[in-house]
Amino acid sequence: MTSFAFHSHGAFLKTPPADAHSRYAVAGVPWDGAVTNRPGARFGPQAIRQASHMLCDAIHPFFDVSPLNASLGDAGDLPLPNTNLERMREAMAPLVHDLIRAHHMVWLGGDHSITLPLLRAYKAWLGRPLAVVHFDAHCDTWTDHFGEPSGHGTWVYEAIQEELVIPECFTQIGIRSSGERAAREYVRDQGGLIYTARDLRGLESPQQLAPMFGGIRSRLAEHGHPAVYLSLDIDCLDPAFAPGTGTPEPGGMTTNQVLSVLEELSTCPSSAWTASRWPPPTTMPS
Ligand SMILES: [Mn+2]
Repeated sequence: MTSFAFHSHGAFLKTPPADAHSRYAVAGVPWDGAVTNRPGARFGPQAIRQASHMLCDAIHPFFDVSPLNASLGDAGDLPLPNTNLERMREAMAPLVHDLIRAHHMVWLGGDHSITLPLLRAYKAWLGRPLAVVHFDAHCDTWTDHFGEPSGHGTWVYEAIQEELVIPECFTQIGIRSSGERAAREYVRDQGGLIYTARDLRGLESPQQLAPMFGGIRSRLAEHGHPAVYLSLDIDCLDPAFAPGTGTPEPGGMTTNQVLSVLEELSTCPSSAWTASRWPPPTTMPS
């Protein structure tokens, strides 16, 4: 498979390549073939790795630990074709199969169409559906992608239809885009939780957000603490904080809000954490 120019050249936090001893690993999925507006998320893994080099020893100022002391490796960018969604997903499957059995993974996107094949792989491996915490401006519950069966805005609908996830343990945070009620409320209609950006206005501290954490925690407990898949679309943030994303929506979350949620969820009892990101391009399109 060709190594494209947009593939990463540095490692996340300058860690060594992932090997059999790496408990944790990051891998890039530099695909943006399903975006509906600004392309550029293919540069996401490269941009995240480059930005990570500024973190030096990466000791977290709150948790006082560093991923560099936690057996972290970088598995590079997945070598994928870049013109056909189905062929890309077919090529992803065996690579993801091997990586999730070898490491606790963090996936660097890439547009959100990469999440469906990741959830399929985790469900197949775990043998049971997952819980999901989904940060996004968009509900991603549309039943088609502008006439095509799948895209970056359909994965939540598809994951619930395919029973890859437990609907009651599916939580959406930061939702605010326009859309018909059936799509906006789909997750709640299936039994899940939605905390819109409007619901969260002015709530920034862990204390203020406690009712939301309580809601998520009780759902996980009621379902026997399933593995939790964390998916963070960078457009959950207000464009004031992340202007370069593909489909910016005003009225979004603050950086402090997202940090509060991530810090609090890190203490959630669960059997696995994974993350998928859909980062902005490194520069604003003009
Ligand atoms: Mn989005």
